Amino acid sequence: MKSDLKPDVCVVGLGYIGLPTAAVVARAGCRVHGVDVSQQVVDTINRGEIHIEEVDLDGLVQGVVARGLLKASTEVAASDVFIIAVPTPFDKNHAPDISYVLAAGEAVARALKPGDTVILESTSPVGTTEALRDLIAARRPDLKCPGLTSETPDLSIAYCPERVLPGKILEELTNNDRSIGGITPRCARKALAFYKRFVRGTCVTTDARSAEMTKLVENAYRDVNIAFANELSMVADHMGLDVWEVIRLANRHPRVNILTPGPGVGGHCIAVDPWFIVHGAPEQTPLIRTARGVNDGKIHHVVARAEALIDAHPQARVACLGLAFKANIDDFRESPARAVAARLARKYGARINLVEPYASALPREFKGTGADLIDIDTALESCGVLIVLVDHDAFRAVPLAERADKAVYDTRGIWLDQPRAQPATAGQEGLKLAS
Ligand code: SAJ
Repeated sequence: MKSDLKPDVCVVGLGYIGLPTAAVVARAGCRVHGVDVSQQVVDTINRGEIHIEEVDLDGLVQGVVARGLLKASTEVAASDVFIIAVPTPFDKNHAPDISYVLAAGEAVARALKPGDTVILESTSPVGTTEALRDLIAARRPDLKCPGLTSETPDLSIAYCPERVLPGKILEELTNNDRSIGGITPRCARKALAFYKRFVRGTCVTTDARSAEMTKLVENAYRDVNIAFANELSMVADHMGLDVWEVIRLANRHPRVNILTPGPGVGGHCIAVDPWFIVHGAPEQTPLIRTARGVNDGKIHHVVARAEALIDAHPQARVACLGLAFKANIDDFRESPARAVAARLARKYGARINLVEPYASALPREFKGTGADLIDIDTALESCGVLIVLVDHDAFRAVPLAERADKAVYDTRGIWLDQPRAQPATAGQEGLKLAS
């Protein structure tokens, strides 16, 4: 431990969570040693630059690197606190893959000394922190591990998930409440003392397994509620109703808060984490599993409706607005908007144009389709059909006067003033009054 009581910190994994965390911890005055398997990422950070897009992160990293508080390397170094923030993907059967966590644990184990704290932040299936503790115990029999000794352990091991929103990471890393899950209460207290150095939100201590499940539950809750909104939008289409009007009215109920329909659920979090619960309790999770199916299936509904609109305007050029997985960020990972646009580009070729303010080039799947990347002004000048797939502010800002004559399919409800096509007759069929 440093003489001035600020611990040296090693952050393993410098991605969307690890790098902002390393920078915020460094800003709190700790010396941070960042570790990543990519030499290119390491070199980028050591130049004071960043390899990901996040509001204000570039300035913060540049500052802490210049002050010598953040250095990056491909190797773990001796520290007082070790944070593991590596990916936890799932395989084709939706089974969680914690191999990156265990690999990080192997590297950290070699660097540990008595008094150190190990914190897992990666979203993980319940029981992963104990598996990490067991790995460390096996590699370092010289160290007394928490939960395995009746004496005072040499190490503290905890699970402390993040809950930051891409685009607001630096703000939420500081202000959000945080779950601090210790292998033992003593571990939780050690981790709590560390997080209080830079977290202004309330840090709530618990056990590691509860903290692991809390993270999964937060995202599964959101996925189930997005699925409800998406199913509602498909019902409304079937019945010829305006889903945005129904949601607007229903949400005026004091205890109703229906989320926003879209083309599906993207990103590496909400679409992934619920599967960790399903994998842990396959017989007890029909709702969570079904919600995943509704959200993944929404894309087919959107493609069918878009095709119907495009076919109804055979002479019109088409603009798909948005490829990112959500509004106002440049992250295209697992994006339903990107998948819809690619399906349309493969079918309609050069009639399709893509508008994505956060992209400088089209993703590889559009190669050879004939589709072009254009800006919103060109789209408004040249395209008669607009398909809104992402609720970027730049699209929201288009006034009615510039789109009143367009044929629009708005999957995100950003243009509620858009004149609606005559409701389909399906609404009347829905009644099927007894004869
Ligand atoms: N979406 C909808 N309708 C909505 C809300 C979201 O279609 O009403 C879609 C978005 O367009 C996007 C996807 O769902 O494609 C996920 O977006 P998001 O804003 O719900 O979440 P993420 O993935 O950016 O961040 C989530 C957050 N979790 C919760 O809100 C419970 C964040 O706090 C987590 O830290 C993050 O997952 C994570 O890393 O786990």
